[in-house]
Amino acid sequence: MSVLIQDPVPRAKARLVGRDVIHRWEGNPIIQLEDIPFRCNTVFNAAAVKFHDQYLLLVRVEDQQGRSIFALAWSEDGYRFVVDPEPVMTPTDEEPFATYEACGIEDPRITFMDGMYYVMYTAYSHHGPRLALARTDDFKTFERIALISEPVNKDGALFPKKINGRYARFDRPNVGSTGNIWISYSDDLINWGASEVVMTTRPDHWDCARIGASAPPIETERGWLEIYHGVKEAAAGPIYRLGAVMLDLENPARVLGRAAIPILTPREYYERVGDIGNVVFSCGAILEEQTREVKMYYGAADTCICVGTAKLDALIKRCFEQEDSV
Ligand code: BMA
Repeated sequence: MSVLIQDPVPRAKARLVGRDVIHRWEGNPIIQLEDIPFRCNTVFNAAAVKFHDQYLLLVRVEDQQGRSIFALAWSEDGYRFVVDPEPVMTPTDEEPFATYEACGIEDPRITFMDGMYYVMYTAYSHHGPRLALARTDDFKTFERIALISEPVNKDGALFPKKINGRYARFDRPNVGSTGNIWISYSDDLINWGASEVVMTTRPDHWDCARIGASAPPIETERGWLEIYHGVKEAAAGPIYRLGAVMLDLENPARVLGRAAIPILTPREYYERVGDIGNVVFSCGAILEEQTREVKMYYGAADTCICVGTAKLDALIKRCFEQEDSV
């Protein structure tokens, strides 16, 4: 018989061990398969934005054929969502996009800039994943702008303002089975270049195998706050966690501080068990300007969508903390 189970004090203490700076909403998951009004396999990573006083998620749903498509989910409070009856964006028949979206469209990130909502997503085909960009101002029709990277590239996230006169984005080109976060610049959102690496995987850390941008960067007085995902390969498969990094406002390729430990790690049942277990993966976060609280939306185990919150200042602080101080 376990002493721990009989004694409430050590159990209470145990709850504090390895706690995350992101606080999970008690009603998680917020969207599951049962909440999707049309037939599909699974639901996961969603972009998040505020639109006309509503919280809006652009949700990645895998259809029954196995391709990913996007659907919209609406909420008054950021916690209780209703999913539209039909998908809003599916792989197109129009070239040049059709060839590269044949296996689906994945992991959207929405950035609001100059009155327009930009959706950067992964176009997936037998040629490998590459980045594509679309835009909308009403979330009814989406105009595809361009395919903006070669394969193999994922995790594109557009900055919400120009940097030194140019548009900027993160992306994650793959090198074999590893990959780091890069930045590229553009004058027209179509042609991208001046690429440089921003940060790399860390040996012996939770983010040692691959890293990629998650939510689009959030501007703060200390720099660009980027929530990113890091992967560690374990014997039973990869473990996806979320981390935070602070980047220079004028030159986001300069890392000012990188949290030593994750801000969210799979612990709950719905994060550990699903199509791909041990995954927390974010594509969107909303900063509540008045309360300085961040609502972070994340896919859990590639099977449902969850929300967690953190004070912006706690996330900023975490970027500058080292292992032994947290
Ligand atoms: C990544 C992407 C994500 C997914 C994650 C975990 O490569 O495909 O959409 O959530 O893997 O499976």
